[in-house]
Order: sequence, then C-alpha cells, then structure tokens
Amino acid sequence: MKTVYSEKHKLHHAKLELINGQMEPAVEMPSRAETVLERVKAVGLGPVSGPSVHGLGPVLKVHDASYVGFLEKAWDLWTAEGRDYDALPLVWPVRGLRQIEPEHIDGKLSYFSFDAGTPITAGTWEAATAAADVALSGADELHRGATSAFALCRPPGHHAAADFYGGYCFLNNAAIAAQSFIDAGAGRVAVLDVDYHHGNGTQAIFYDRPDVFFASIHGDPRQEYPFFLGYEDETGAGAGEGCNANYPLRWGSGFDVWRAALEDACKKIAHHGPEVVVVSLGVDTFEKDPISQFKLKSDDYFVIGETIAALGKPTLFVMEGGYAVAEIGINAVNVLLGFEGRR
Ligand code: Q9C
Ligand code: ZN
Repeated sequence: MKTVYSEKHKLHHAKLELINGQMEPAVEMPSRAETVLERVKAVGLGPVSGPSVHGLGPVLKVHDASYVGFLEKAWDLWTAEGRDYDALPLVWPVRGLRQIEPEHIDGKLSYFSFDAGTPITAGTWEAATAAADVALSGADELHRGATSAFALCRPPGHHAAADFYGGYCFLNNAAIAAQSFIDAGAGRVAVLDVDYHHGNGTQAIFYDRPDVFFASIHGDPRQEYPFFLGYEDETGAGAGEGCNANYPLRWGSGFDVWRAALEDACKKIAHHGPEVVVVSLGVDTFEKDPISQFKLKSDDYFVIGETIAALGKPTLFVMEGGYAVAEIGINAVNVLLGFEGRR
C-alpha cells in the first residue's frame, strides 16, 4: 500500500502541554510521524510520496470559514501581543455564556477551542493544512483505483469539529477525506475510529447525516478525555439517526473486549453498505501508551487490520494518536500489514 507523508508536520512542534495541571513536554511530537515513516520503509509497505496541494476548498466543506480564518491568523495575532511562546486558551463559553467571537486573540483562542492541552505554534497552520493535503492525497490514491492507502497525517484530526480545535487536532483530516469521497460521487462512506479517544469532532461533523456512518471504540467518557461525547446512546440525529455507533470501554480494557467491539462496529458498517471506509488510525490503545489506559499488545494490531480487511472495501487509513513513540511505528504498521494479509 502507498503511504502519503509530508515533512511539513515538523513545523508544528509544541514545546509544552498542559497535562494533569502542569506544563510538561508535549507528547504529540514530530518524532511520532518520523518513527511511523521509518517503520513503513523498514517493512517495505510500499512507495512513499508527498501530498499534492488541494487548497482550502475541501477543508471548507467540513470546517466553518470563520474557524479556518482564525487558524490561519492565530499565530500572527498571538505574536502581535509580544508573545513568542506557544498559544493556549484560558476561558470557555460554557452554559449561559454568549457564543460571540471576541476581537482579542485570547478570546478567539477560547471561542474556537475546547481544551487547554493543544498549543498553537508558529508552524501549526502550515502543518495542519499539509496534513489535510496528505489525507486528500491518500483519498486520491483510492480514486485512482488503489484498494488502500495510508495517509501519515500529523497533527492528528479526529477531535477537531467544524468550528473548534482540541486534543492536539486542528483540521479533521479523516472527515475532510470522507467528505471528499462523497463529493467525488460516493453515496455512502464509513469512518471507523480506532483511536483510544472518542472521535468527537468526526462524530459531530457527520451526526445528522445518513451518508457518512461513524463508529468509534474508545475510553469511556465517564472516565476519559474528551469526557463530553462518546456515550453509547449517541446514535445519530434526524436523517442521520442510526448512522453513529459508540463503543465506550472502561480503563484497563484488553483486546478481548476491544476486539468484540470492533467486530460489532464492522457488522454495523457492513450493514450501512459504504463504498469506502476511512479508518482513523490511532494506536494509543497500546498497553505502554503514556496517556492511555487500554492494554492492547503489538500483535493485536495485525488482527485489527485483518478484521478491517474482511469488510472488503477500499480503505483509507488516516494516522491519529499514539504516544508510545518507541512502538508507534510497529503498532500502526502492524494494522496495515494485517490489512494486506502480511502478518
Ligand atoms: N491525562 C489524540 O489522540 N489530553 N488526542 C489527555 C491525559 C488530550 C489525544 C490528557 C488527549 C488528546 C489525537
Ligand atoms: Zn487518541
């Protein structure tokens, strides 16, 4: 399978992140993508190529223009205040507060975000737009007849909704790719999110739509980030009723329970009858992940790929989370090798 990768991810390099009440070195770091790329090459997964530029058109099919405009100018507005360090929000418009975009950058950061764990840096915009191009170029491979492709996106995307960032995500690469399939004429698309965290952004983007089915297996929001979405009773709304499936699993879950959820999710996806499957491929389900609480082992990732392959659909893999940098390459590429029957 072909891999699409852009060096521009390195332009997004947060120094510190707010984690458990303290500023600590950011776990979402450039070496993540580099380690995955090295593994792709080491196992001979297939050719690696750079993305082609798709412009903001496909991005604006998923994200609000006001939000995209904010992301583009956020760093300049931040540095205009005399600040030369990474930008973070501080206050959110929760229940009872007005939903109006403020003039000051401090207010804008808050208005367009949902957590304080996602720094914006000098190169965030360029890296995030390159990641969207990586996802769209992976989709192009499928348009050209490939049965699969790997979009090695960084920064990740699945926590980003139409008009807010968070969870290390700015543009929702998987949603942008899924929407591009619809715009190219696909009647139905499924997004399968296997990242440890609920894909709140992707769910929100497609929640009321019957054409994009979304399934996510993740840490129970009663215990785990992003806390405020991902319950099992979220099944879609309006015309999208029945087109959303959540599998919240408790901390400590191992592959037995995780695999049962995957099999059920795949059954639902098969029933929806998509022409294409987009996989939000996070490997932070790994037992040694520093911020996660599932217990998957490296060999389990082959089985994930094999199970997805059994759907028999053209499949675009889009890289999301995974913070055990030493093993992120092995685990992510094991999914892809499993999909290709190369265990
Ligand atoms: N105590 C992705 O995997 N903060 N995002 C976690 C842990 C946010 C993860 C705090 C985690 C976001 C793409
Ligand atoms: Zn994650």
